[in-house]
Order: sequence, then structure tokens, then C-alpha cells
Amino acid sequence: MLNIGAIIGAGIFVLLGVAAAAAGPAVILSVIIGGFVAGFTAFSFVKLSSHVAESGSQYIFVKKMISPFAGFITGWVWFFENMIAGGVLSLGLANYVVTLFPNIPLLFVAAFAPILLMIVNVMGIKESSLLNAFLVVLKISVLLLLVILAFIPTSRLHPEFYQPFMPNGWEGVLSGAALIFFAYIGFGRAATAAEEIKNPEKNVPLSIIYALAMSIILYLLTSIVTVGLIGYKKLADSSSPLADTIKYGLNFTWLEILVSIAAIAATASVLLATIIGVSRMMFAMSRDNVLSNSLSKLHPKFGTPYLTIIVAGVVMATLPFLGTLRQIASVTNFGALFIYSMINASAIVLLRKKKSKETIIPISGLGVCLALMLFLDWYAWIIGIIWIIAGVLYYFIKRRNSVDNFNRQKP
Ligand code: ALA
Repeated sequence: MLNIGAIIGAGIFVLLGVAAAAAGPAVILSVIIGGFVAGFTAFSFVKLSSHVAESGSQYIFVKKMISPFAGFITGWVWFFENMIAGGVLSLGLANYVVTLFPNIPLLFVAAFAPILLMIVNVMGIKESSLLNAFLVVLKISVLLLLVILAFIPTSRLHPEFYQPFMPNGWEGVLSGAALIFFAYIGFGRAATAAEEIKNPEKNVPLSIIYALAMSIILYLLTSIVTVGLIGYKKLADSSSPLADTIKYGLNFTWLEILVSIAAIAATASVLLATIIGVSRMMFAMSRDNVLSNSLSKLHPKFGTPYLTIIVAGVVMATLPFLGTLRQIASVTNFGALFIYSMINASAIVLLRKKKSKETIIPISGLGVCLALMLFLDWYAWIIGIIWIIAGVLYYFIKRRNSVDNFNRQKP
């Protein structure tokens, strides 16, 4: 539930439109390519999480397999990616709230949502997991309903909407894949809470495989159906593409409302899982003393790392004011693909140590992650690289200071 909660969200409910604008009807291929890249990385996650069962996942994996410095940079980019993803999710959520209630200001909702979920989260993971489970069931059911109703009583898909299939060629398809990749981010989320999961060596890998397989299938069906119902141009023009698919393609008002509710639930559940993930990762890193120690303080009543949760919520609430959906999503995906490259590199180290023939899989994973990054918008690269440089500086300054302190304390 935690993994699916973290996967199905703004990607399919909102960014499908942005990706369709880039790829045309071939957004269907973009969805497959994105799933393929995620699948390779999921293999590496599975190998690593059955080897290391400690909360903090990406950061811990890279730290143990490559070096503490590489681990730190991975964790550093991970915050960045997840906080910015929080901005995409808040904006996506707000788009659907505005579909239902056109009088409420979009940015108000986008800022309010992370703050509300931050409060739920400070109150403890138990309450959050229950809410998450409910939201997960709702979003899956609605996506399935949309797919089923497109065929019942007879198919309502328009074959002409699939032609021309690739109006912007392969470059469009790959840019679409680089954008829709957002829809797959989060499949490793259970690994960030490994210490809170029973029998993590077995259950974390299983959860990654099930959650990713389910989302690939659901996304594929949804993209085929939405393109066939309203055509890619309408999808591209929409900031709430699934609600518009129903409005123009199926014309069931009740389902349009239900999809909007599910989209709000989906983006909220991913946002919730993102805040949980960010706070647990910050906790793991500050416990290791690579981030300020005060961040790992637990709340006296709820026992949650409340300071890290509050930082995450406040940053996410500010982002929707700073960029468009496509811009924030591209920057998020830069971070995600960077981290997944590091994960694949860590799996290469692990499998080489074991002299396993499977090493070729993470090698291919690393290749496809880097290749997909080339199709991201240029500003995503600039912002991402600036963040990485800031991380490198922070790491060495903090290390120098602690060496100085250590020398001063020596008699
Ligand atoms: N995969 C997540 C989403 O689509 C981040 O919302």
C-alpha cells in the first residue's frame, strides 16, 4: 500500500496531458518506455533491498555499496527531488479541486494541501497508513472503471485518434517518456521505511515488484483509452486530463466527479507518502550525522521526526508559486533519474562482488536512466547540477568543520 500510494498520482492523473503534448498518441509508447526504465531500476532496488534492510533506502544503499560521499549526494538529491515532486503533486491536486469547485483559487489549494498532510503525518505513521490504504483502493478502482466504461456496452474509442501516431517523431516520444517518468517515481518507497515493515528482506522486494507491475498495466490501459476517447490534442490542452476524458469522451457527469475525487485522493496519497519518505530519509541522514542532528529529534507525544516533516511540508507548499507543472516535473525527473542511476551503479557494485551474471541488468539500467535524462528540458539540468554542486560544497564544509572540532577537542 505504501508503494502504490507513492506511485499512482499526479503522473497519470495530470502529467499524461503534458506528455501527450510532447509525444502525440505515441504517449502510449512513452508510458511503456518509462515503465521499462523504472523496471530496470526496480531490479536493482530488489537486489539491494534484499541485501540491506535499513531505513533510508537510496541513501543507505549507495553509502554501503559505493561510498559515504556518494551516499550523501544521493540523499541530498533525493530530498530535492521529493520536495519538488511535492510541488507537482500539490499543483496536480489543486487542478482537480478547481475542476470540482471553480471558485477556489488554484494556488491557495496547492499551498494548503501539503500543510494539511504534514499535520496528519506528524500525528504518526499508523494513522497515515490507514488513510493511505483507503486512498489507494479508491484510485485504482476509478482508473479501472474508466477503462472498463470505455468499452461497455461497445467500444467508444475512435481509431482515427491514433493517427498520425508519432506527430513529433521519436524525439517527441522520448521527451514524453522523460516527462511521464514522473508517474513511476516512488516504487522504492517501502524501502525508506524498511525498519517499520515486518520481514523486510522478503516483503520490501515483493512490494516493489507488485506495485510497479500493477502501475505499468494500469497506466498502459489508461493511456490507450484516454487517447482513443478524446484524442491527444484535447489531452494536451487539459490540466485535468482524466476528468476531461470523461467529460468529452464518455459524458457521465457522475464519473467525472468521481475521477476528480480519485485524482485528489491519488495526488494526496502520493503527497502523504512523499512527506513520509522525505522525513524518514532526513531522519536517517541526520542520525548518521551528515545532516544537522536536531532534525532527527522525535516528537515527545507522537514519536515522529516532526521537524523533518514540517520542513518538508513548508517547502512543498511554496513550490507551486515558483513554476509551471512541466517545469517542476522536469526538474523532479532530473533528480529521480540521477538517483536511479546511482541505485543502478550500486547494484552493479553489489552484483560484481558476488560475481553474478545478472550484473548486465543494472548496467543496462544505468544506461537507460542516463539516456532518458538527455531528453529532459535544459533548465532541469541547470537547476539539478546547481543543487548537486551545492551538496558537494555542503559535504566538504561540514566535514572540515567536524575535523576542526575534533582537533580542537584533542588535549
Ligand atoms: N509517481 C508519483 C505520481 O505520479 C510521484 O504522482
